[in-house]
Amino acid sequence: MIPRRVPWRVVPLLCALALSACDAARQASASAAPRTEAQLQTIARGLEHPWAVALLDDGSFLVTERPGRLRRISADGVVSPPIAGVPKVWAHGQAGLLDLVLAPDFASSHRLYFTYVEPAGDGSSRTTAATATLRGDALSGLQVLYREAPAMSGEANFGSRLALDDGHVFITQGDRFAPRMRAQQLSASEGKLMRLDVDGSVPDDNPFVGRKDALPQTWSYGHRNSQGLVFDPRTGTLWESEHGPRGGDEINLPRPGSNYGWPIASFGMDYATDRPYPDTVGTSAPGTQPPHHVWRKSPGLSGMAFLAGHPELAWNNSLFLGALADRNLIRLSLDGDRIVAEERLLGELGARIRDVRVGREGDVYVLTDEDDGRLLRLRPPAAAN
Ligand SMILES: [Ca+2]
Repeated sequence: MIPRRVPWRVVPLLCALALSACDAARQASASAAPRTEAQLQTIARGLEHPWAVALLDDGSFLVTERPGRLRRISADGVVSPPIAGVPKVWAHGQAGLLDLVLAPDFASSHRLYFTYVEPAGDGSSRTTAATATLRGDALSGLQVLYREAPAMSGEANFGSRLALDDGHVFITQGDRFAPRMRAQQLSASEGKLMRLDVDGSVPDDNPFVGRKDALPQTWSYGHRNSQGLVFDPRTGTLWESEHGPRGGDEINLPRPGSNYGWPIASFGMDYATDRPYPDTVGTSAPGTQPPHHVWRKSPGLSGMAFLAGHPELAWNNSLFLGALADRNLIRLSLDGDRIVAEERLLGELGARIRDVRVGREGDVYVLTDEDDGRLLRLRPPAAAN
């Protein structure tokens, strides 16, 4: 039997021992006494480098694994065999099956959106975004919405986060590491945030439509490797996070047509020399937008999620970010768009954190990026009265 108030570090160990321990912990946390501490529960483990988790209305989950598998996980942690119909992915380095988001009407349409890296021959590949419907244990009606063109070589910096608003899909396209200046070239795919209609067509009101020197899918540019993208549910503002090279991880609030600087403006350093890249003129440059927030030492920013609309929780009005290099979960306290405090959570796990999502009840769901990757639920403490 678990005592009523379990220190949150202890719960996953108990859960690893017996599912009944998890159930007891859940029941204890759901009881009338307000939670004074966060509580951590392991929902599932044995996932191979999971990259994205989507939360279904019935309490179950869909999870991508980077080698190219999509699985269901039931609310009580039973992991399904791979779902059929996932396209062939190029699984090398950082590449594979990556992000996943559900259509807002998923309950009726069964439609989902996902990204992957598609093989293109001779060791080259393309960041790709697609949509399909999920019925039973199979995807059908696969439609590719976006393909990086031309294909590029290299195993790093694919970007690949997705966000949906009412009628559009936003796709982060990483800079593919080199040549870096493609992020500044409007005719190149790399280093961009793309915006498409959900059927894959280009919206008429995209900022570069009609310009012969620009890809019309482009929403904003000068990005490096963006692996966090989410709409603020309070305001509808789009927030993006990206990896700097060595140093200079950023949060941006991408506006249409704006240049976010990479590689001409950066707080990061060349991995080889620990000095600014030759393309970098400084931490700012004319015509480029400064980051909304920057870390001089890179946490390794990945998935991102807001917790808002829950005044009963101590973490209301927070933005969570997975940290791969720092091996923890970042919680930023917000006052409007302003970041007023930073806290690090889950450092005791020692795990790279790849994705984070927030459920309707305000629970925080986290994926660890490991051979034996885990899906975790972190229940926030109650707000102080
Ligand atoms: Ca920047």
